[in-house]
Amino acid sequence: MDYLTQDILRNISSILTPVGFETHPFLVGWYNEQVKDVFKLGYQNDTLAILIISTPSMYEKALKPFICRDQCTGIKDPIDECVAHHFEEVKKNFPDLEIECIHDFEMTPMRRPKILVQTAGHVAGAAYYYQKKDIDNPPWPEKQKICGVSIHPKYGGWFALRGVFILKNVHYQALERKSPIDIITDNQKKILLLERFNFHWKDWSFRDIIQSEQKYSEEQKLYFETPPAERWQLLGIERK
Ligand code: B12
Repeated sequence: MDYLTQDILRNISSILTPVGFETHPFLVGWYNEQVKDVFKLGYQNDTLAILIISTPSMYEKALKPFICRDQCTGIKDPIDECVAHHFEEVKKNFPDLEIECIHDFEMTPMRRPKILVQTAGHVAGAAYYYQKKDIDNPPWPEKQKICGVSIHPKYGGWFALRGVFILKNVHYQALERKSPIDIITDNQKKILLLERFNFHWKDWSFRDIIQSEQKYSEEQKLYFETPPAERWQLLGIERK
C-alpha cells in the first residue's frame, strides 16, 4: 500500500478505535457497482472511502464520556451528536484533506438515504449483508418487502453502521479488497435471521444469530429501548 495512504488510514483508525469504533476502507467504485443509479456516490471509482462501525463498547468509551464532558448541545439525539463530534475530530486532524462525512441518518432532498451503510459494510469487508435475494426458496410472498441485515463476524448483530468518510482527493486504485466473512452459510439460518430482523427486531434476537464476542451492556440496551425523546432523561441531561 502507498505509504501516505497507509498513514492516513492508520491515523484515522488511531483516533476512532480507542473510543469504540472500527474503520474499514473501501473504494467508491466497489460501492457504486452494487447500487442503483439514484444511490451512486458522485466520485471517481478509485476514490478512497472509509466505513465507520460502532462496536458495543462505543457506549461506554465514547457516549458516556461525551455526556460527562457536557459536550451535548441537546439539539440532536445524543448518540448522533457524539458520533458527529468524533467525525469532526477526524476532520480537524486532516485540515489538508477534503473529507466528506456522511452519517447513516442523512437523507437526500428526495428522502432517500445518502449512503447505504449495509452495502458499504459488505464491500469494505466489514460485515456480510444478508438480503432476500441471497435466499434459496424464500418462504415469503414474492412481493413482500424483506429488509436485509448485516452481521459482523465478531459482534454478530451487536453493532451499528454509523457512516462513511469520503476522502475526495485520495485516489487509491491498489487498495486491497477484503471479502466480508459469510458466517451464516446455512439457508435455514439465513431465513431465521431475516425473520428475526424483520418481524421480531424488538426482542434483540437477530443480534444473537451467532455467538458474539461482546454485546451491548444492560444499560445500553435500556438506552436503545427508551423512546428517543426520553433518552435525555435516562442520561441525566436537561434539554436546552
Ligand atoms: C430507512 C431505514 C429503516 C426503515 C426502512 C427499513 C428498510 N431497510 O427499508 C425502518 C424505519 C422501517 C427501519 C427499521 C429498522 N432499522 Co433501519 N435503517 C434505515 C436506513 C436509514 C436506510 C435503509 C434503506 O432505506 N435502504 C434503501 C434500500 C433500497 O437499500 P437495500 O435494500 O439495501 O438495496 C440496495 C442493496 O440491495 C444494493 N445491492 C444490490 N445488489 C447487491 C449485491 C451486494 C453483494 C450488495 C452488498 C449490495 C447490493 O443495491 C440496493 C440499492 O440500489 C438504514 C441506514 C442506512 N443509511 O443505510 C437503517 C438500518 C438498515 N436500520 C437498522 C436497524 C437496526 C433497524 C431496526 C432494528 C431499528 C433500530 N434502529 O434498532 C429496524 C428493523 C426493522 C425492519 N423491519 O427493518 C440498521 C441495520 C443494522 C444491520 N446490522 O444491518 C441500519 C443499517 C442503521 C444502522 N445505523 O446501523 N429502518
